[in-house]
Amino acid sequence: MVEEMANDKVEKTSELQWGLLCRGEFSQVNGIILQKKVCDCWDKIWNFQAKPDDLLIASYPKAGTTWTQEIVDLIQNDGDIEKSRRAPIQLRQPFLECIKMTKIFAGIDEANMMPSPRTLKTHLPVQLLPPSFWEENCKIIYVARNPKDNLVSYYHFQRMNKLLPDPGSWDEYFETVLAGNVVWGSWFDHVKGWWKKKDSHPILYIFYEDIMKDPKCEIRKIMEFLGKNLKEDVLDKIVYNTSFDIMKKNPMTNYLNEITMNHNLSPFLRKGIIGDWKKQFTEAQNKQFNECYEKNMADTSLSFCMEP
Ligand code: PPS
Repeated sequence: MVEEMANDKVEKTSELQWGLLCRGEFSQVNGIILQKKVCDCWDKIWNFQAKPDDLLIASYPKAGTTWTQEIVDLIQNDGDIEKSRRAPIQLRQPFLECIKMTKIFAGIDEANMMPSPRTLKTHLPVQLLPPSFWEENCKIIYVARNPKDNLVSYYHFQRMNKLLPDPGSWDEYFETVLAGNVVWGSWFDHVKGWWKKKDSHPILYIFYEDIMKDPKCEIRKIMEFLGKNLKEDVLDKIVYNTSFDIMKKNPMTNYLNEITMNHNLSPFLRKGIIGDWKKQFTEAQNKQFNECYEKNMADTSLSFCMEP
């Protein structure tokens, strides 16, 4: 009850502040749209010095990054919930290509100051990842989500997050996506680029839909990749504490304090399901997207499950 009242207060305050914020500005690095602040500091990001024991969680935006981040943090802390609630997820695991915007968001400067071992987050396409991650042979977990749900989630996120461009109507956004004019670039290039890279680098490539269908199995995969060995009851505890309902209520994972986000427009943990796209895509859009998917995925062994 007290938590609910506190959350309510945070929402009202942030809604007022949100109304005063302007949408961010954007530019490009090697043809990839990124926030202008990030492009202006690109040398700093490109020259980031990774360390051999860094763990990187990489993804296209809205693919299940936060979910994976929380699973990883709980595994690293042997399922200890109190330890994982030490700070909001965006402070525990700095966002590599983030030039600090708000007090509760850690970016590249915080990553540089953080003691090892560090866990970092990125949405960069594989070709823009700072070379030191490859040189130091860092472990990377890449999480991918089927494009239709991924893009619907991204659309609602752009509506509620002033750090990103206003997406306009869904129909307008759909065209923007097909033209590849989205921040962090085309979904197709992103998932395919990272998929290819896993043949020559320690990358655990996982899928949102698999975590949804068998969370314990995917959590075990992550645990093994991290070189940990947790008991069954600890794994069960991690499954429970990273379920959608628990994470949505958890102030350390729900981004409720983030003033650039207006949760009344769309919550950060919005629906968390497979197949929500069926409510958003028109029949014509679905047909058009399927054609685009076939064309763009013809040169990869990668495939996605889009059905619940
Ligand atoms: S971000 O901003 O790029 O880091 O966003 P990201 O965390 O990648 O993606 C947010 C979407 O993931 C859903 N989510 C979950 N789904 C199921 N279970 C759990 N525990 C969970 N945690 C986050 C979240 O609801 C967003 O998807 P949509 O479809 O919008 O609900």
